[in-house]
Amino acid sequence: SERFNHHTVDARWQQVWDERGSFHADDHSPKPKSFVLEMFPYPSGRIHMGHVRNYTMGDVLARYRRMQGFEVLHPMGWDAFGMPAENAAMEKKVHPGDWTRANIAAMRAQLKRLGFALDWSRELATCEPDYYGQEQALFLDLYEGGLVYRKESAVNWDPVDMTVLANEQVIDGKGWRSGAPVERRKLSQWFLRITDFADDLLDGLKALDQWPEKVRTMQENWIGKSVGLKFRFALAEPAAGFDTLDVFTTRPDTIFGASFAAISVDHPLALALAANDPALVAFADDCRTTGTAAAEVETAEKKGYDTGLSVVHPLDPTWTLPLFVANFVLMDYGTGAVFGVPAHDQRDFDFARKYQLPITRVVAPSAAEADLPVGDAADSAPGVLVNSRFLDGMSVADAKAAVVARAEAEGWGEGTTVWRLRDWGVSRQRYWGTPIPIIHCAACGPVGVPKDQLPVVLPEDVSFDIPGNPLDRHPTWKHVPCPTCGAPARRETDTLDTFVDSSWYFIRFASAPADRPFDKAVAEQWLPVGQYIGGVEHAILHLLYARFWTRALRHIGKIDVAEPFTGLFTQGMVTHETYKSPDGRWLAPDEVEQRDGTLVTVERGEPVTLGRIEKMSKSKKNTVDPGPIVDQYGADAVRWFMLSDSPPERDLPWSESGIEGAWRFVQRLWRLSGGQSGAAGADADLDRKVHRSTAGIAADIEALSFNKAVAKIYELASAIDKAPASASRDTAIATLVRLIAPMVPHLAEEAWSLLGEPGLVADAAWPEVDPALLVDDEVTIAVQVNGKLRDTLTVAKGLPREEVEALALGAEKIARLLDGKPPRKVIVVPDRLVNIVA
Ligand code: ANZ
Ligand code: ZN
Repeated sequence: SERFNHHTVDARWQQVWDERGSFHADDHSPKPKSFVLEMFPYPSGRIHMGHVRNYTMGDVLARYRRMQGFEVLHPMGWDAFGMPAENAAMEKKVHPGDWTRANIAAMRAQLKRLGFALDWSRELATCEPDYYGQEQALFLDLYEGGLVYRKESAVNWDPVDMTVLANEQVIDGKGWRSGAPVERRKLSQWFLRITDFADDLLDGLKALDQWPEKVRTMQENWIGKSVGLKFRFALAEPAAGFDTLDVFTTRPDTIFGASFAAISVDHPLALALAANDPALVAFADDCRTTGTAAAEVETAEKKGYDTGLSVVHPLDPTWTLPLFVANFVLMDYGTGAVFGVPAHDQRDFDFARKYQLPITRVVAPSAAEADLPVGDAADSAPGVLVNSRFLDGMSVADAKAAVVARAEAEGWGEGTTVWRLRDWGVSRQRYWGTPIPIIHCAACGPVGVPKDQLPVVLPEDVSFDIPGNPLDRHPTWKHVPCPTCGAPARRETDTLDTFVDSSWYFIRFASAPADRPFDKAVAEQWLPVGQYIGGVEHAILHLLYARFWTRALRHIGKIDVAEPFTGLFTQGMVTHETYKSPDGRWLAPDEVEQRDGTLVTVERGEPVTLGRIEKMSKSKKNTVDPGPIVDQYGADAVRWFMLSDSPPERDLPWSESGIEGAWRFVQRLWRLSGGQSGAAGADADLDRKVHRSTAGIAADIEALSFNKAVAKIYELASAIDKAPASASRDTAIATLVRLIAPMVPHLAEEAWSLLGEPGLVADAAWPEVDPALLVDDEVTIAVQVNGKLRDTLTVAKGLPREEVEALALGAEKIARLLDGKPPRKVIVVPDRLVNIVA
């Protein structure tokens, strides 16, 4: 028969789905609800293969759930604020709004061509006032609810571009654009109290058993709960107005192994001492040139400055420890001060080696090994306490408890919990974001914009010709009267971190009234999102912020949902070959060709090395644009390729042969689907195969094991291909069309209508499974001769005794053994065994 022609078929069915509103999610449907969501894209300009893979997976699940009888919410929108739009404005002199909206239009058209079962009526873009105005309302609700506050905080300041830089814009301590060394400046900024929810965010992870373990661990580490002891050292002699020093430790058990104390360069005591100590100032300046990110601090060489001061050991007034200022102590963790135990902490070990401080073992494998040398690295193994006076012989856990108890009883310290998580700083000194709805009045302080004056809309007439925040230098925008007293006041010119936009978009998808952020009852019908699918790059921040935002809204009574996403799946990347020139530049495939069996550059014929297979990225020039691929092969072949071969959590290497293979299989499905014969008669084997495939594919899709579902479709297609004409075969074909509908919906729709089936396959029910056909109805029978296993037979279950006996005696191997002589006796255990006594 004819070839499957995607050029005409794809668009036709897309139009039918569109006109019928096939994928509109009905808030009032009596069916059970299912919310399937993929992380919404940033409108960078083009859909890339990673998007195609992500959205294909979600689409298969959404279509499958519909066939299972769910009312499915499967929406799409745009995470449309952010820096690239401002960069485009600077580089291409195009307004961020124009750039973004043009990108959205292009990407929407691309997505539509893939035939995703999306409810486009719920489309949203975070850069539009109807979205960000509602976000401003929520911000004000949280402000009223006490979850928003303002404080001074350090930012990265680029002194040449005169602008605040995001952490990602600071490269090796320099501004990414200007190359100038970045300064730290203090600015008043807005914060959300995520730390109020630290315990609950940590605790909630336990119940998220449909999340990848690694994501839960990453969140756990990010929240970073540490239980320990906070205690006061007395300074041996008061200095710079200080007479005590607070430290935090998670290892109070090691207190008799302490050989020094250390404070951060930013610790108030260090700052006070620096006032009269130029050498300390120089040391601190030197430390500040290495970044403050925990990872950098971890790997940097340990450096210290001896203050000449000392602290008194809390359990022995005759014992003093030298006090250093050290580069590995962070000011914003614990108390910004520590005591060092070189034998059992690697940083302290390195430090002690460098400054010749004592290294005393206080934990050993056994009490008898108190003198075991420490060796070349700190020993963090568990064991029993040694060289530790009243703690000797205790386990680490008991010794921790004993020291905490003693500190609390004697009043020099208390057991405490410290978190790595910090409150969420949401102020950004940028134009293309949600304006923070606050007005600063000299008399009244910061005042929330009254809700009837929302949205606070971004001004359109801005320029990006000079660095800095266009909102701040706009001639009129920020000058407004105070909503409370009417005096001249000033709008907040910071905008919200774009992670705020993505912290509640799924709620707005579920319910989007014009006059409120969402309707509580309607949103609660859809939420939580049962299956969320996206990249692992969002494993920490986005997911944590969304989990926090949902809890914060619950806290102020706006919604009764705790966890926004009960199921999470993080898909692998789409990868592709890379090419490199002799001087190490990345080359695009069209810059490379084969000449006389070797790879050379097209331009100069220089030898080219085949690089590694890497994630598709512009910088490595190994991207493949889905657009032309969809043109050439059709949406269904592209979708099929995205699902086959690799398990969805693994990387998927893009290849020409792979997409061609997918295209060929689509053609094969097409030929098969037209192969009904009208013949009569049943084919029990084929019936069984169909029912098993139906059950298996359903289980695979539910487990998101799309590649396994695809493998079962290959098998079923072969079985149908091979089966002789029968009524069973015709049924199998109609069933196959429904089974492939979630994956190759255009072909399935076309085949369904040619088969003369009623309605759309998109609305059809998933085929029913007859459980009787799933049970194994063949058994393997052992055939023994004189008690020795000689052969096996595969027979129908429950085959009568005489028939089994005849089959066994007739088997070639057995006949040869018997050599024509009649057996003395034959014992048959039905469905299990035949024993022949010769
Ligand atoms: C003594 C000690 C002995 C420590 C030992 C560890 C091992 P986590 O688990 O990450 O919470 N510390 C405390 N505050 C610090 C700061 N501001 N900057 C750098 N290090 C700091 O780590 C807690 C441990 O990290 C604390 O326990 C402290 O060193 C150090 F065998 O105290 B420990
Ligand atoms: Zn006022």
